[in-house]
Amino acid sequence: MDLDAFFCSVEENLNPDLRGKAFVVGGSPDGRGVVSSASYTARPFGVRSAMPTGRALRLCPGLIVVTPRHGAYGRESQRVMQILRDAAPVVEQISVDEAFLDVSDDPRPGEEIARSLRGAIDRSCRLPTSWGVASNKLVAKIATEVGKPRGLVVVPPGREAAFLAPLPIEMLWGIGPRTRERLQPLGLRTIGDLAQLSDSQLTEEFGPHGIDLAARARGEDDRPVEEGREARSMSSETTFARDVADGAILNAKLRELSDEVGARLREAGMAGTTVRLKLRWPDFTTLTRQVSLHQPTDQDGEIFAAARGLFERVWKPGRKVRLIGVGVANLGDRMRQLGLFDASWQQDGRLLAAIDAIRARYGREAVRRGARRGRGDGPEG
Ligand code: TTP
Ligand code: MG
Ligand code: MG
Repeated sequence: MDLDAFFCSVEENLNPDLRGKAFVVGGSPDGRGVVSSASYTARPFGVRSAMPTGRALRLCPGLIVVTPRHGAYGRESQRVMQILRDAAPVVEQISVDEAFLDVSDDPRPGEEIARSLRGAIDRSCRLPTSWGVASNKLVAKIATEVGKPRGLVVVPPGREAAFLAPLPIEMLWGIGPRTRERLQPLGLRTIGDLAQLSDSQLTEEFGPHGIDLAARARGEDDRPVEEGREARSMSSETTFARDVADGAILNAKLRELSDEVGARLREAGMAGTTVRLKLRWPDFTTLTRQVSLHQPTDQDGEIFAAARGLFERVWKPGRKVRLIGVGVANLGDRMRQLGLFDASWQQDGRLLAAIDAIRARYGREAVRRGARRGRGDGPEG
C-alpha cells in the first residue's frame, strides 16, 4: 500500500479549496526549496517530488505552493498504519506512507482484502491509497506504482514475469545509475528485455550480480515481510585535536562526516530513516539529537541537511565542541531504488555513484564537490 500524493491529500482535507488544483507541498521557490509532494493535477506538467520548487513553477505556471505541516502528516500516517495493523498480522512500514502487509494466512483473496482496506482508509481518514497484490514484495511494490492513483493491481502467482516484462527497466529495484549505463548500449529497455538474457550474457555484462538482476526481472524475491526491522545504524565521528568553536570548521566537518556515512551506506546497499547528531562539549557532557525523514536515505546531501538542521538547534556561535558525529539509523534495504521516477534524485544518485567510484580508486581526498569549498552553509553547501 502507498498513499496517493500523500502530503497533498492531507492538505486537501485541511483546505478543500485545493481539491482538483495543480499544487505542491514544498519549500519556498526562493532559497533552495524543493517539492515534497505534487498533486495529480500538477503531474502532467512534469512536476515531481524532490524537484526545486522554482523549476516546478516554471513548468506549471499558476502552481500553488503549500508550506509543509509535518505534524499533520505524521498523525495521519499513524492513523493509516493503525488501520493496517488492526487488519493484518504482519505489517512492515517502509516509509511515512508505505507499508507491506503479509496476508498469506487470510483465506480471503488479496484483492478483497485490499479493496476493503482501501475503503476503510477512505472513510476514516479521507485519504486515497493504491494497492499492489502479489506473491512477494518486489512485485507488490511495482504493482502499487503501476496502478496509481487509486489503483488496485493484482498479479496472480505465476504471472510475475509476464506482468513485469513490458515495464521500463528503471522500475526494477536494484537498477542503479551504474547498471543503467551498462544497459543502454545493450538496447535493453524493458524488464522483459533483461529477463531474456542468458546466464552467461548476464555474468559477462554485470558480473555475479547479473544472475540476481535477472531473477528480479522475472519477479523473484524471497524477502519476508518483517514487522520490526533491526534498528541498525551507521555513524562517523571525530574528536578534534583541540576544541573547536569556529562555525565554518564545524560545518565543514559535518559535511565531511555526512559524506562518509552516505558513502558507507551506499557501499552496503542500505538506507535509513533517522539521522543523528552527536556533540561532546569540552567538559565531556554529550548530547545526541535525531530527526526522522520521510523516506529512507543514503544521500550525502540529505544526511547533511538533516544533521545541519539538528546542529543549528543546539549549537550557539562561539561554543566550543570537543567531538562531533553524524549517524543514520533505522536502516533497511535501499528500497528507494524500487521507484526511480524522480529525475533530480536520479541525477544526484548518478553523481554520487561516480564520486564513490573515484574515491575508491584514488582515496577520499581526490574528490570534493566544488560547491563545498564555497559558502558551505546550505544542504548542497
Ligand atoms: P511518495 O509516496 O513517494 O509520494 P506521494 O505520496 O506524494 O505521491 P504518490 O502518489 O506517487 O505516492 O512519498 C510520500 C510522501 O513523502 C510525500 O507525499 C512527501 C514525502 N516526500 C518528500 O518529502 N520528499 C521526496 O522526495 C519524496 C519522494 C517524498
Ligand atoms: Mg505515496
Ligand atoms: Mg511512498
